[in-house]
Amino acid sequence: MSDKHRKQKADFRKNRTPRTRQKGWEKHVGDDSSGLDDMPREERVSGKGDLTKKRTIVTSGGADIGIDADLGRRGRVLSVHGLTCAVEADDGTIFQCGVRRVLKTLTTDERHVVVAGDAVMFRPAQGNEGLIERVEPRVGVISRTSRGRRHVIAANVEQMLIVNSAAEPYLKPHLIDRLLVCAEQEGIQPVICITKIDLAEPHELQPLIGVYARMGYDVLALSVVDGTNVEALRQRVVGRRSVVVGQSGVGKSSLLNAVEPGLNLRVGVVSEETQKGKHTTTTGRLITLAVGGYVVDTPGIRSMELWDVIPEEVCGALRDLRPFVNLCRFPDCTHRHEADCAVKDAVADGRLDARRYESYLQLFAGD
Ligand SMILES: Nc1nc2c(ncn2[C@@H]2O[C@H](COP(=O)(O)OP(=O)(O)O)[C@@H](O)[C@H]2O)c(=O)[nH]1
Ligand SMILES: [Mg+2]
Ligand SMILES: [Zn+2]
Repeated sequence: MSDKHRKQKADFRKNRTPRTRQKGWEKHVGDDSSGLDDMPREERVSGKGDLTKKRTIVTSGGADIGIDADLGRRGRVLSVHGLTCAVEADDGTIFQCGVRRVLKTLTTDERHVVVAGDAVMFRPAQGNEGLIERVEPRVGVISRTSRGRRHVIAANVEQMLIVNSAAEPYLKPHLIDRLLVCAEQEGIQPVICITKIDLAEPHELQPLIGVYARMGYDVLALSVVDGTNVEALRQRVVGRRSVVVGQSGVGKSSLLNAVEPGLNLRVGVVSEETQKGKHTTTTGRLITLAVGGYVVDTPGIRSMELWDVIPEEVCGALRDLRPFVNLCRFPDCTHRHEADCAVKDAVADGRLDARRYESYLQLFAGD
C-alpha cells in the first residue's frame, strides 16, 4: 500500500440505522462542500474482522480533503476544547479554529477528529479565527479505548515520557508496562520517569529500575524538590516531539515546569479535564518549548486501555519476554498453562522477572 493511502478504522453501519434523505442535495453538486472528492475510493473489511468489529477504509490520501489550490496556512494543533481548537501558525500566532464539516464525517469513530500535535492546514478568517481544512497524516499516535471507541490523545510524537511516582500515589509498575507496550507498538521512544524520589528510599527503587535498564530502556529517577535529574530530562526533550503520560498527581506538570522555567502549569490541582462537564477534554495540550521541540501534556490516565492490541501480539512488545517465546514446545503457546513453556521456565529460574510476567498475563487477558 502506498503511503498516499491511509487506513482508518470505522464502525460497521448498523443494520437498522435509519437513513435520512438529504434535502436539496442537487444544489450542492459541483460545489466544494459536496464532499464528493472526499469519498472513500476503496473499502475492504480488515482481516481482523470479528476481533475488532471494525472495517478498514482506505481513502485516497485521507488528508487530501478539498483539493483547493489555496489551503491557507500551516499550523500545529495545541489543544482542543469542544468544537474549537487552538492552532499555532508557523509564525507563532495562535488561531481559534473550527473544523471543516467533511473532516468530521470522515472519522466517525473517533471522538476527536483533530488532536494536540496534529499538523493542519487552516484558512484564517476574521480576527484570530480560522477553519481547519486538512489534517496531515499522523506519525506516532497515542490512543486508548474509551467506551469501545478509539480515543486519540496525542499525534505526531516521537518520544513518550512515562511518568510514575515513587510515592503519593504509590508506584504502579504494571501501568509502566502497559504504556511501554503502547510505545513499542507505535514505534515511539519511551523514557521511564520515576518522580518524587525524595519521598522514597533510593535502594527500594533499584531492583525495579534494574529490570527496565537491563531491557535497554532509558530510566530516570527524578525529583523537582531537590532537582535530581531535571537537567537530564531537559536534555532528552530538547528539539524533540514528546508526550508525557501517567496518572493524575504523579507530577507531570511539575516536571514540565522544572524543565521549562516560566511555563507555570497548574500543579497539584485536579485539572478541569478530569471534572465532569459539557466541554470536557481528555486530549492533550501541546507546549512549545523555548529550548526547541514540544511536549504534549496529557490529563491523568487512570487505566490505559490500549487500542487495538491483539493478545497474541503482546509478547512481541515485551522486550524481556520476547527472546523466550520461540523456545516453547508449542508454537501457539500462550505461556499460561502449557507444558514445556520456555517463558514459564525463565520465570522459574529467575531469568525473567516474575512481576513482568504478571504484567504479560494481565495484558494478555486484556484488563
Ligand atoms: N515531594 C515531591 N512532590 C512532588 C514532586 N513532583 C510533584 N509533586 C507534587 O505532586 C502533586 C501533583 O503534581 P502535578 O505536577 O500537578 O501532577 P500531575 O497531575 O501529574 O500533573 C503536587 O502537589 C506537587 O507539588 C516531587 O518531585 N517531589
Ligand atoms: Mg498536570
Ligand atoms: Zn510458552
